[in-house]
Amino acid sequence: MHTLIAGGEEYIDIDSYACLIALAELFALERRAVSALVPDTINYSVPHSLVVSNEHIVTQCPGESYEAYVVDLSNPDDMASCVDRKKIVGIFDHHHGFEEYWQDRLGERAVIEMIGAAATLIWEEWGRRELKSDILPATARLLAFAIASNTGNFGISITSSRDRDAFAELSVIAVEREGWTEALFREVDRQALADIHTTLRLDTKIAEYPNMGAVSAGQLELWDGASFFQRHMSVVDEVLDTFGAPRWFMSVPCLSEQRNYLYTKDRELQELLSRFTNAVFDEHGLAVTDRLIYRKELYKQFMS
Ligand SMILES: [Mn+2]
Repeated sequence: MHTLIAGGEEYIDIDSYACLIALAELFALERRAVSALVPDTINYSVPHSLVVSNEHIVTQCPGESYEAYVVDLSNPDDMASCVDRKKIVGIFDHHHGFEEYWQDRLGERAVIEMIGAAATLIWEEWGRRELKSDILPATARLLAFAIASNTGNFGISITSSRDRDAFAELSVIAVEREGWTEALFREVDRQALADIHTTLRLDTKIAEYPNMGAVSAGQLELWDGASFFQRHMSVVDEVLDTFGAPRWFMSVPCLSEQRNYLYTKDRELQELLSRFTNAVFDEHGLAVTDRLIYRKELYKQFMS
């Protein structure tokens, strides 16, 4: 039976990309016929220098007869559309919402755990199959950087010791020294800023908040976020103003400083954001937090 590894329909970030490549390689070592479904467009979070090409990568589902594993995703609505949901036999994910659904269907082959990166779960699977020493250095590097990236360089609260352990082991196999990820994070910054309009549009979300109505929330994670608003404020104004909600804010998690740069001219949003983060807004509508905080976390606060 052919095995297909799949992720999302449109959104393949560094975590899903690393999972797709690494799980396909693991199954190929076990002499399974395997394909990894990688759409043509991958997210800017994948550094060009880590992109691999091999015979397992496909852009279409392989005919009728296959079994599928889904990575970094468990919401059936978001999965690649060509994947027959009935053919799914395994899931590796770290998002809330569909744990029971998959547990009922797949039992222990539903590996859904709330840790920093799905890439960590894939690396642990390499361990269960006792093949860790056979991974290609390029794949080890990919998994390791996916873990560093998905955990905000180990700064966000969901980061677990399992993520740290996996990263340490993979860095050794990839023959990397301490601090090796910085150059890759800088490469991602360049990719994100190369077409900043598109990057902002793709990473802006609208949510309804109690007593506030619709709010557009832009987020752009950067290694070097300190000078972002000095350089790009007019683009932010332009994209967020036309995004569709009457109020908006923009957040730039800055990985090198482990804190966020926030921007909004809306007084009520400033007040709310200040209450949740202790950040103080200046006369330009800018503020800096004292820790790294992602939009997901802000959502939760806004809703409560
Ligand atoms: Mn992920």
